[in-house]
Amino acid sequence: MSNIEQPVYLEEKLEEIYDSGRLDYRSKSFPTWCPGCGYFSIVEGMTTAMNNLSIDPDETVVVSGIGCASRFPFFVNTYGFHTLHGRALPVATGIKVANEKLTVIAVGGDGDAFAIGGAHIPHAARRNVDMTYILFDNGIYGLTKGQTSPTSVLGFKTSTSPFENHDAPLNPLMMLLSYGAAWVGQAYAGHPHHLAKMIEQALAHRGFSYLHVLSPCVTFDKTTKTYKNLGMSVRELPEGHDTGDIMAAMAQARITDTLALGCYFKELRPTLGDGLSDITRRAQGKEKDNLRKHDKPKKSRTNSATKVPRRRAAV
Ligand SMILES: Cc1ncc(C[n+]2csc(CCOP(=O)(O)OP(=O)(O)O)c2C)c(N)n1
Ligand code: SF4
Ligand SMILES: [Mg+2]
Repeated sequence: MSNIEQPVYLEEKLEEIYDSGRLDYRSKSFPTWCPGCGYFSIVEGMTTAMNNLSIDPDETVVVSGIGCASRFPFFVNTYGFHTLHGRALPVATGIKVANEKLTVIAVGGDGDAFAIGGAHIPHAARRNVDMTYILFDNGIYGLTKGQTSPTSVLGFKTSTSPFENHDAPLNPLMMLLSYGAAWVGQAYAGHPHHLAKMIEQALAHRGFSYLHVLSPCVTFDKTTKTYKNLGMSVRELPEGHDTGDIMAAMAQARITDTLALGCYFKELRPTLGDGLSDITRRAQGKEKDNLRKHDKPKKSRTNSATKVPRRRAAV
């Protein structure tokens, strides 16, 4: 039966949304993004995923940098930290280290993450900080009115590239895979149900999970990463893709004329928190050993043959 024969009534839909409980995860602030911005899908995806996983909003912190994407913490009903441009990851790492029980989610745009904040990503990934990093990639600086970003495509005309962009874009998925991120996936704002599932998987993963979300900036990009263009270029990962095979993940990430959606790679390995607990335990043990050692009466390490005569010692 086609959709036309099955109308969706607004009241029924609203009731379904209220009953689902996911509105509990929305804050009272309405998003200030431009109508049609892909970021709305990410809020919906996040609230759906948190609701499905029964994540306690009082035990959750969403951390962002600066940019349109970084307005995100205002729109979810959790603790939030709108930090400085590019600095979401070190702040999020500090929060997680201070309180391992918290669910920590960092968010940001392509400029925030890969330009000013680029040097923080490898370290959060290699240390396997148990957090989720959601990257909103519109291939442009949206907040500052449409300059090129590190993921802008070649040939893109913007306010900073009136004669077209000549800088090759970064490949964020390749970067994250080689940095050692323990979970790497990609989603598209134009496929909101799949996006919600991917956020759920990323949140459920223990370790550093990185979700790259392709998201059109409808105001400043009318030609490259539009719904029409992205809609035509996204694809599924090949059937039987092995998420434990880093080389298979990289092979998929290298194909950039079409963009595969799904989980590219995942592995379980000790997190930063595990490492710190181990260090703390061992340091405490060593401290006790030392105390015991110091409590013992000291034995003289000299013998009669090596004993320094009193008189010489006094010189
Ligand atoms: C230290 C510093 N440098 C530059 C800026 C200006 N600035 C604010 S947002 C932004 C880029 C945002 O782009 P992106 O992270 O892609 O987010 P979007 O707006 O596209 O969501 C820049 C350069 C700033 N706020 N602080
Ligand atoms: S400027 Fe672009 S990224 Fe920012 S809210 Fe508007 S559409 Fe979204
Ligand atoms: Mg951007």
